[in-house]
Amino acid sequence: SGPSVAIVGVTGAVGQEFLSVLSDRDFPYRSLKLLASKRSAGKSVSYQDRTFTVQELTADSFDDVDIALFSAGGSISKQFGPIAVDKGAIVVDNSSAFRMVDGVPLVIPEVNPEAMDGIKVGKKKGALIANPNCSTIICLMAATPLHRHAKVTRMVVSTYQAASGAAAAAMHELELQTREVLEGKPPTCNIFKQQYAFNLFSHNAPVLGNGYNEEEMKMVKETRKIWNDMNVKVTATCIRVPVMRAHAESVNLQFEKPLDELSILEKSRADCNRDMRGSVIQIEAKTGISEDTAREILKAAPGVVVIDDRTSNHFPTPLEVSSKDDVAVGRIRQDVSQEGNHGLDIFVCGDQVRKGAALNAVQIAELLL
Ligand code: 11C
Repeated sequence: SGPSVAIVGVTGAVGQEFLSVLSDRDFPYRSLKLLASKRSAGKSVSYQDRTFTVQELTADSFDDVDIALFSAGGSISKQFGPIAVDKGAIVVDNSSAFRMVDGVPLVIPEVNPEAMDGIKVGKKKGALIANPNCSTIICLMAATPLHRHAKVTRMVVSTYQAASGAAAAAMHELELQTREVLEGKPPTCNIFKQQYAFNLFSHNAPVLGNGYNEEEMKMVKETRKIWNDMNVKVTATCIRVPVMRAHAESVNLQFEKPLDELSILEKSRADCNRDMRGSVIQIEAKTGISEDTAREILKAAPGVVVIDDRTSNHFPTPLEVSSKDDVAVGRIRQDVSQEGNHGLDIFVCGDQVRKGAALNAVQIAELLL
């Protein structure tokens, strides 16, 4: 029993991760259709203890499909997403094709599940739901619990993005180049136009007229849509680093209200007596946010772990979150540049393929049941 599920782009890095996440979470399904391009059709794929044959994606692929998880690029989503919806499927799309379209929910289940209220399997009504960009998901997993407590008015993000964000071929290229450079050979540059191993560079997305690249503007626009706040100011600088599959982000948050004197007093009391933290949380709801309160809020946030050990200089790393579900947050500190304690700095790491893509989409699918 359960829904009939289709995966579009099953042979890609995210497609493979869909299978792994569905299996880990024991997602119920009545039938499972694995779809890919003609080139991959006929391949065998094992899922749990069964073997499935990959089928070619065509306009007829979506008869009797309840949930279609798409990750085959924007043009495939644009071409086949509406066809699947017309046939009554609920499409969870990992591409950027529909994210900013009015009426298409853009969802991080821990952040704004209400955006997809009313969309359910069993209503026999097709719908599109968009999965946000991985950098946005990872950032907002950490920023939203703080935003709920003390409204964020401005966010400045710098990303350190892994190879996986540019698909499996970029991961292979990073590995190949690393070997080549160590062997003194010229690096093969097929995916990126420049050396990637032992280097970093501005994100490969096209640069727009305003000087930002598309990846950066996705963070700006998607945050506004997900937070349903057209006034929040967001700026981002996105960088590709030679890391395999988890993104890191430095995030500076500015809050609407400063940390007032009363809460600073409570903070110092809380430093003496950790049990005081409950009262600090209550007081700060009307003010800014102290780093202690931020740490407590983040520890309690679903899908977030805090790694913030100043004594041993242990903070989140891409390797520690690779293949993990939770987003890790650390370096939680008051921003000394903002007068009146208006701000915090945090450092966030999350697996790009998992929470940044497949896991988030499967969590959306779970909300449909
Ligand atoms: C990256 N975020 O890490 C990109 C990849 O809009 O879904 C995914 C682009 C997107 O390079």
